Amino acid sequence: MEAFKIDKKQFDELGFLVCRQAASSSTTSYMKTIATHHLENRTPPFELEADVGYPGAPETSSKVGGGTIRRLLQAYNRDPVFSSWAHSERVRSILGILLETDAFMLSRVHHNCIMTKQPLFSSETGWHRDIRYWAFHNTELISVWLALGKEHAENGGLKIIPGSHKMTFNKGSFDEKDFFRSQYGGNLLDRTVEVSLNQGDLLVFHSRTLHSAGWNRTSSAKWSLVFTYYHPLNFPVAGTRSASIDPVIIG
Ligand SMILES: O=C(O)CCC(=O)C(=O)O
Repeated sequence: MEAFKIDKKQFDELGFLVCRQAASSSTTSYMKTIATHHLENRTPPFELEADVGYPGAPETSSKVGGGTIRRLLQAYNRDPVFSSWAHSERVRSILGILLETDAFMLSRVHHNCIMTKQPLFSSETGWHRDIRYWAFHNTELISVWLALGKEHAENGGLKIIPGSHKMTFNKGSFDEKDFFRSQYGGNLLDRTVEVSLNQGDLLVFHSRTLHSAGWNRTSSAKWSLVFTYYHPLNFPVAGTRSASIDPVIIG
């Protein structure tokens, strides 16, 4: 694997960065094989389209598409290929620079999953910040999103607003589910960047970066492995869901 330069200044400015070809095709193909197997066997724990509660998602698993798996949860424990990636030199070198530490924490509660959008059914994800459901002493959490195949606007790839992690919005700018009410954003959405990824590319983004994604309009499944990391001196708030499972120490 080639080394690449991580531009912390750019990450701090934009709230995300893309690292091309961060994982080998043999690793990502094997991950996809395992994920497909777990999806076909409905290996728990998983989250269904009916569970996400997003606008347009089916309300129950008996409604059309409701029983479709959207996230294979607890990816870290599903197979050593996922935990090895979580601890890999590649990930450690990127986060070492961005979090400015040699050791950090991986949340087992948040993300820690294989996100998928299946061709037969998938719903859209509105504009949001991942921190909406997380409770930490500070918001410096970073998600590392590894594309296991191609991702683009057609199959529900992510869209991002650069610099939005530094913006402050009124409480009223978010709805009761903490989705951004885009009508309050003025022309903010004009800044949208559609992130196109190839297999093995990484999207690294801040927990306050506004992002959204469409549904999968192609005939193939989309697969991504996502882990979220934070500094060891940041802590989940006691008694919250964020503190409900001990993190993995990386380093
Ligand atoms: O893949 C998607 O639709 C978006 C996923 C996402 O943004 C999330 O789970 O926070």
